[in-house]
Amino acid sequence: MTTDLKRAVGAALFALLAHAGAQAHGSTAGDVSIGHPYATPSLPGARNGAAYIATLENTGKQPDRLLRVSSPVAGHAEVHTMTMDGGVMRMREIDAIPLAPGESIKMRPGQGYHFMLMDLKQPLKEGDTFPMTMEFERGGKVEVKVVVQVPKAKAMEGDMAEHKHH
Ligand SMILES: [Cu+2]
Repeated sequence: MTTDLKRAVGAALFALLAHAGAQAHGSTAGDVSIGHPYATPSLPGARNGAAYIATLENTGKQPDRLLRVSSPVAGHAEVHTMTMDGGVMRMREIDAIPLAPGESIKMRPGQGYHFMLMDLKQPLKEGDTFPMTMEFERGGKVEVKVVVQVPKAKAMEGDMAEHKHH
């Protein structure tokens, strides 16, 4: 198989896994396509949760930036990134997620960008959905539907148990 084909098959397989038990869903904000917003179930008693966009893609010719997110299920929400710091995974809040023209970002537990839902007002239970508003510099505001699901793909495992904060 060509590299492109392998990548396409891999992406299709991931989409299948990510969508198992949930309807395929997504939204757009300007030229940004927001594919399958999801959150992992919160741990019992946990104050914070995490949400992700399976595929966030800028299909336009202008750069855009995701500036902030908010949701009624959380007191406030932050955009975080994870980086390796001397062999230790650390997360920190960032101002924005930049999206170059044509850029596609996959958000997965345990790596890179994620949204922290701070001070949860309710536990996030598998199968539930909740609204989340995303605000882009160019694309403006859009409300997306977030599906709470146990990650199925291997690459999505092992997040929340070690999701320690600062
Ligand atoms: Cu975080």
